[in-house]
Amino acid sequence: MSNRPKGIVMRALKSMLAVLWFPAASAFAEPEHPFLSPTNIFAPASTPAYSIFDLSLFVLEVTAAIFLVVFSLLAYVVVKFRKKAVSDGREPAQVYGSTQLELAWTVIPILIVVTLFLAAARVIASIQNAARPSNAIEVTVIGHQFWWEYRYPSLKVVTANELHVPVSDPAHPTPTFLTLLSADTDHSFWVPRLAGKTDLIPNHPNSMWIDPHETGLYLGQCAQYCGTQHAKMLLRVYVDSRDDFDRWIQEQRQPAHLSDVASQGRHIFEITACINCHAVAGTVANGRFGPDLTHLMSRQTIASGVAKNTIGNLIAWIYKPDVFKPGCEMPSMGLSVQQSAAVAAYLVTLR
Ligand code: HEC
Ligand SMILES: [Cu+2]
Repeated sequence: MSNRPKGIVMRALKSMLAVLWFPAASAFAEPEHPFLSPTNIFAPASTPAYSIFDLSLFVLEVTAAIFLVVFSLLAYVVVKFRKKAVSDGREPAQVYGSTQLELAWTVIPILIVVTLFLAAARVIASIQNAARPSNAIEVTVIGHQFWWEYRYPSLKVVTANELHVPVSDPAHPTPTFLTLLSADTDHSFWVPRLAGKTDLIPNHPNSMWIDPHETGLYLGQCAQYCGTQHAKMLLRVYVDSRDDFDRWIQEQRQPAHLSDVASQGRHIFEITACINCHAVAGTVANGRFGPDLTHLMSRQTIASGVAKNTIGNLIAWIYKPDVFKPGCEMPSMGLSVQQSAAVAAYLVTLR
């Protein structure tokens, strides 16, 4: 019984730490620093994230100053006016009402609140009103239960779950502007090191932009509860050098590289409802309900970052998607393990 409060404190501390460290999102990250979360809000790498970081430091400073003043006064009063060992029997002076004091504790907090409001309004405006240079990359992000669709309308690329953008040199910015849409319910796009959180609302396009200053993999997570597998709707943003990005775009624009190696698996895929939900450019598969599979093997993970993209995981996924994501929108198609393996053998040729 005596250690119960300690348990509660430990739990509170742990849940506070979890805010800085999403274990799910970091599952496949190789962080440069083992103790730093890849979703660390204090490690900005793109202009909007820097602005938000500066603002949060400013708010922390102001609130820390308030804390110090209030706490010091409190400590002073507690010590100074504590009950004396030897009382002289008199009551301390009783004070009723003080216009000066009341004015002070009304006006000072109002000034603080106005300052914080103006600081936040300035950052919001500077991010929202940023000019869109003509060389900006345009991506339409569509949130689905429980995965991400990425379309590059002017580059004619459609992909899923792993967003590629070019690095943006602050001297010659090449930002990426995202238009956020939803196919079903509310989702939220949040990659803390790149920008603030922005919701994807059905029938209400939102927008945001990022200009990552360093290449690498940036992680995040759908940040608006959207259904049973919301927690497994992870975000992966690959920031490539300009050359790598251009090469990636070129490869993604190609139709599927088809070969006869896995013709049996391809046949099963094409006579099963897979093709009503998935597209493989250049074949009969033109479904749009699920992720585009044309270049499936160019992705490191499947099912929005939940599992590594290996043939073993593909077989397990096709056989029974619920193994990875119980309640997800892809049904088990009732294929045998052998049939699932044949289909997976076809999918791994989709490079
Ligand atoms: C009713 C529509 C539907 C059918 C039918 C369907 N899928 Fe899916 N599939 C989905 C959805 C939705 C997802 C995304 C699930 C998620 O991540 O939450 C998905 C994900 C996948 C993925 C992972 C793709 C990625 O990049 O993450 C593969 C591979 C896949 N399906 C293969 C198949 C195969 C093979 C079949 C046929 C045996 C099939 N699917 C049948 C809807 C469907
Ligand atoms: Cu979501």
